[in-house]
Amino acid sequence: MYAQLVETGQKNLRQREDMSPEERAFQDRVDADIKIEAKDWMPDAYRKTLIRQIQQHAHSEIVGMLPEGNWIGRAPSLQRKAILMAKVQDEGGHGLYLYGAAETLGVSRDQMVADLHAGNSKYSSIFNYPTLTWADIGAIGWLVDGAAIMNQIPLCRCSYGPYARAMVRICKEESFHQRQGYDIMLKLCAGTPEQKAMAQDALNRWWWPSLMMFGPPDADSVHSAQSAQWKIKLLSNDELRQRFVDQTVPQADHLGIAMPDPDLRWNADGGRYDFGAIDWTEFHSVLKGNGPCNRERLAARVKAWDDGAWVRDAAVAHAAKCAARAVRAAA
Ligand code: FAQ
Repeated sequence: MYAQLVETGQKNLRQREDMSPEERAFQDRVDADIKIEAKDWMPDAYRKTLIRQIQQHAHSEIVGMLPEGNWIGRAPSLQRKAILMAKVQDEGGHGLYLYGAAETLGVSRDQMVADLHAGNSKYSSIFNYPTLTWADIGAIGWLVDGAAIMNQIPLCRCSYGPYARAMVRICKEESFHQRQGYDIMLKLCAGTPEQKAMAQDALNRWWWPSLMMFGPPDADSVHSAQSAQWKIKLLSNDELRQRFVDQTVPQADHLGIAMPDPDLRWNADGGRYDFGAIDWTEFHSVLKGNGPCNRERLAARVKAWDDGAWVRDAAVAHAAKCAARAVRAAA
């Protein structure tokens, strides 16, 4: 039954007997894996949850262009530059599909952008860390895109049709991104001792923030139980984090670099890696705006928006001119 999909410790979900007939019919559709579409009736809280999550996701893609965009001019070869440009453009495209999916729920893109710029809507904590060396671009592709895919594959099956369909294409592209990042790491790890040290340093700095991307532990996750009931979340934050660790540790072994976690151990009985404690104080501090790059990231987005005002104005003026011309032609 729906409420048992994710065990989050939060038990105060609405039971069938407390639901209105519309809510019951809605939950039955969700339970039967029938997609909810934009014009279907949905509880207000379902709409609000999706708007919150999808817009945060869209902002993450757009803000996520900044740390890597920073390296386009410094990529070590023409081929690496072309690949990185394509990847950063893909992230921009993901943001646009996601803003489009959120718009189907009745929120405007201008409103979402205003919420981001005013600090009223979050974006992923991971993009508040700096990219110090070329190896960071490898680590982002390998770890950040790897974590993003782990979280997003289940979203391709989520209950809201427009979000689920957007995620299918996004996941295909993220998988290319992950491979290009791992390829950078492979080359660095097979290179000079200095290059390998750079790869190790990038892993040291990106590993823990990547684990934080999955969100707070299930017991502290305020939205998980309700999102699981609505099949927005099909796997919990901790389940996804564990899968990511299990997938990524052998990849680090193959690279010949060490995870920065002295407590990391293979647990043969559990068939998984046990890992050390995550510093949730750091996570909450980043969420409050005090990460290494929060202010810089937001300032860059606000500046890009302000600098692009003339393009938006020109597009509106052009559309008005075309419309006036069409009216004149029809008269
Ligand atoms: N960062 O109750 P929960 C990418 C917030 S895309 C910031 O567990 P929920 C592609 C959460 O919003 C990466 N805030 O929340 C790329 C909530 O705050 P609120 C983004 C976080 O929603 C790669 C509060 O904590 N992916 O990387 C984070 O059920 C490379 C309580 O948490 C998505 O957005 C965090 N890490 O679960 C681009 C995927 N974690 O809203 C460029 C879709 C939690 O009440 C380069 N989103 N919070 O103020 C999701 O799956 C979910 O929203 C979770 C959080 C799992 C992120």
